[in-house]
Amino acid sequence: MKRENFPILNELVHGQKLVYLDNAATTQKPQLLIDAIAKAYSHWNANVHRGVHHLSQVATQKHEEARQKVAKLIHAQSEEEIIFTKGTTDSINMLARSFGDAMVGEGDEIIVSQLEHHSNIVPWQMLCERKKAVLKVIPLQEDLSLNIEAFKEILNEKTRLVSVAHVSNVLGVVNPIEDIIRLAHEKGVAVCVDGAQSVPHLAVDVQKLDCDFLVFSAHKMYGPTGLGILYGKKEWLDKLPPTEGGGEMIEHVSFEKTTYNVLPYKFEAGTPNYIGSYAFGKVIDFVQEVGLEQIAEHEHKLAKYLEAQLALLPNVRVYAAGLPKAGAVSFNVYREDEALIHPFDVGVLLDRQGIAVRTGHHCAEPLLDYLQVPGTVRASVAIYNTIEDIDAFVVALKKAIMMLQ
Ligand code: C6P
Repeated sequence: MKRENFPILNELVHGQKLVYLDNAATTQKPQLLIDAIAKAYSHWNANVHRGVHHLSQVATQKHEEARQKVAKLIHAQSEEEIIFTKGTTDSINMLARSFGDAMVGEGDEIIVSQLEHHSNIVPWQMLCERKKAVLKVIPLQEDLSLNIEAFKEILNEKTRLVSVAHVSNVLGVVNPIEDIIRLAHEKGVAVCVDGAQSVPHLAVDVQKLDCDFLVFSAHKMYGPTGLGILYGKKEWLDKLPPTEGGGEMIEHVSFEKTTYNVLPYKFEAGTPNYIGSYAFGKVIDFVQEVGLEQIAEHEHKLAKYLEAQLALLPNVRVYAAGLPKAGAVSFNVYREDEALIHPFDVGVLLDRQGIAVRTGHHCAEPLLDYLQVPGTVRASVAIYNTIEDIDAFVVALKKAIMMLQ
């Protein structure tokens, strides 16, 4: 995927060439996605699964083809296991509601980790409040890796579900998700993998991982906003209840009794984002043409170079330095007297030089509390970034540091 395929990268920001390093928040969109959306609305827009007329048939077919592409992307056993949602947050909320209603009772336990995004904390917290269940937290070790020994101790016969990020959105660290899944399964406990930051950067295979659920967002993988995925093993999805009622999710409705549709439609009430799914399917084709392994290798090289360059700068502290990473690097800058320079100040001075990074708590306040800082500066890469982007970023950062000392 070349820079030229992403028109927004030609924009000037404050009169400077844009260097976009905020890909963990959302990636930029290729021309093929923009064209797919325009083509869909121009040529075959109609509601899906509802009409016998031609346009509705075409729309339905394209929406379902996209589901097959997603299934193939993550190696699901069948497209019945792919539920379209609004995004990762929606997927986790849906799971917490459905799994929680069916499987969690008073005194039961749900396990998350210290480094989760708020989307993988708050829905479980709300579930625990509803059900008088208990939220347990896998702590971090000094190097900011997950403490697996502590995890083993927290796992017990009351644990109903473990929900952990594959890749931390703040630190970029790849968590030992295979170990977590194996240990949980040894105790008969289901695992949800938050793949928001892994599916775009690594080749994720749900069958190899053997996770029970996987959630991610299309917009972090060059796809449209407002579209996400909830993957669940068929045996789970068959027994879990729907969380939203409405059109599409039903088989028959009467005032006496409603019966539900088959998978995956049981979980998809209302008109789905079929234009988004179609366009995402086109992006998946493109990503697979480039090759997920090649993407991972390219981004790994960039992130490693970025981390090495930051390590050369005095007064810059990189978090989780040396741990395996995918896509993102977080750091803070300190004055000579060791006082923290607020990450917003660094972010603003980078922005004035055309460099887009994210600063703040990255929707992971418990992690930032643990790090005892109000926020970090996070640079995150994607397929279109280059070594020159990283060099431009480092030059701009040096200037910012000089101005802030
Ligand atoms: N993280 C970031 O800048 P949504 O917003 O629903 O697409 O994704 C939520 C989410 C869940 N889990 C992880 C690990 C994530 O990184 C995110 C989104 C963005 O880090 C926006 S806050």
